[in-house]
Amino acid sequence: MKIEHLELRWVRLPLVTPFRTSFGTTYDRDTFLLRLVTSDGAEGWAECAAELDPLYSAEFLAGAEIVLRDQLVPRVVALGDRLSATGVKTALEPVTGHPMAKHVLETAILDAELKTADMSFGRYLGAVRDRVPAGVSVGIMDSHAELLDHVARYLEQGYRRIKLKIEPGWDVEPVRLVRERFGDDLLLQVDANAAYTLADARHLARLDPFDLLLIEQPLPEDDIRGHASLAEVVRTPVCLDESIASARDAATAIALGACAVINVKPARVGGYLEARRIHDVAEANGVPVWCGGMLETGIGRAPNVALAALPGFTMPGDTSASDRYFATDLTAPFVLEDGHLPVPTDPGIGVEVLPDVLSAITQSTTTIPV
Ligand code: SMG
Ligand code: MG
Repeated sequence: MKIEHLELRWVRLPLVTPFRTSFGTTYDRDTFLLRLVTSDGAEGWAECAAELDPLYSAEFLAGAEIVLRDQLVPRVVALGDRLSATGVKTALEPVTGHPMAKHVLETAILDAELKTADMSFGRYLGAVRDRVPAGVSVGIMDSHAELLDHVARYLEQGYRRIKLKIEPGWDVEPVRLVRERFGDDLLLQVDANAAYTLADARHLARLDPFDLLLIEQPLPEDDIRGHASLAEVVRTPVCLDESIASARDAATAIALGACAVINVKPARVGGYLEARRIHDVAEANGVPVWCGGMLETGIGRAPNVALAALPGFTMPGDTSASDRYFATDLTAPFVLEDGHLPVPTDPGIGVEVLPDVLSAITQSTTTIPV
């Protein structure tokens, strides 16, 4: 298999409601899609998970475009006919970092390859379920009343688990109110996106009485030791997101006692093959994992839902329905059925872009020479 055509399409989709985290507020989902065509005549699609600004992690969209065009694409094109998704990681190894740029390229290649093989992502990755429970990530709000309204609405829609974004000044009180209002049976967790330091350990221990499933990434991404120390002070299980960039990182963090749960985001770790390795390492260590999200359109959501159907994904993920973020999705919408999303079964990512929506939201298209 060889790449015969490769294009990058910048798109912008307005969010139905702004999404605020400890590092900023997102109003629109800006991203780019990769579309490639192979010598077998298959089309591969993938969505870049980076954002406009390097706030969640060091990567950002404009940087990802440059590193794809000048560094990553030439390396996979140099493989010629020997190109296959399993060889992409090794070919890109000389380039340090840039996991989200690597992820979008590997995913588009894997999509095309699986379409040629007539196999779905779920089957290829080892999915053991045909539907996955859906969780929802709830942003920081202007008021407690607004937060309670949002949570109530999501629960009415059927979401199986609520994740509250937290930051200093928006943590113990919102958690207390949500717990009191919706009861002890609600599956509830929080995500700080690295907004605290180890000096906040005793403050974070005030979350203990609320029986949270986990606290996600309380400390900076490079503070593995801090997370291990924090885990000795707080009873809430510590979950890592930003800190885990590879299966090796997962093994290290587990061995050091820095995490009891892992949020697996394929984009953050350079692709679905590395994501599956993290799943395997975690499962071998008895550490549960769940699938994170980066406000993906249907193009990015579909393979995430497939990954979330692997056996070690025992906790509901941030795999929400399309209407959590978008009035109109780029693919046929993912719709909650009894609080679950169906795992796509068609070949490759198993969803197709809707051409009319795509042209309406496209900002620009560039062909990358191959
Ligand atoms: O796709 O539902 C989603 C987003 C879930 O909270 C979410 N993602 O740190 O886990 C996380 C954040 C990162 C993106 S914030 C703009
Ligand atoms: Mg997170």
